[in-house]
Amino acid sequence: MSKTVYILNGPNLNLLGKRQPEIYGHDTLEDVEANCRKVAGEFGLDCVLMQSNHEGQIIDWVHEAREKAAGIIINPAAFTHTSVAILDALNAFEGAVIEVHISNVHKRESFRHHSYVSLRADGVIAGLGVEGYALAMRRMGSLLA
Ligand code: DHK
Repeated sequence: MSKTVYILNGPNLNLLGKRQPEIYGHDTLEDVEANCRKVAGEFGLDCVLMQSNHEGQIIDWVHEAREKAAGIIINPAAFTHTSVAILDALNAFEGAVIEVHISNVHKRESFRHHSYVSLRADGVIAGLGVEGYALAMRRMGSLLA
């Protein structure tokens, strides 16, 4: 059975492609999913992309991943900078974790420079646009081989 990677997305990313395209680009989450699925296929992986504007829902998906996924690619969006609860959930997940930010958070406001999730992530990608997700999936391919 092929290994599954969860691709979890936090608040406002449902508007990807429409929201501040000068920062986040014109691609949608559907485009992200299609690109990730292509890369996952190259490595014999399966993937499921999910998005929620609610912190508890993201935590529930991380808990679900304990049983159903070998890796998590996560863009927690604004929760990156605020959520000890998502960090705690990820600390209870034993697989690989890669944190993705579409924008270069370090070039932006100082409140975006700190990430709770980075304390758990095995790797962090920032500022590579939506391509960051596909690159994270490629890395998952190596980590989960
Ligand atoms: C997305 C968001 O919505 C912001 O709150 C983060 C992140 C950055 C991104 O670059 O993907 O600060």
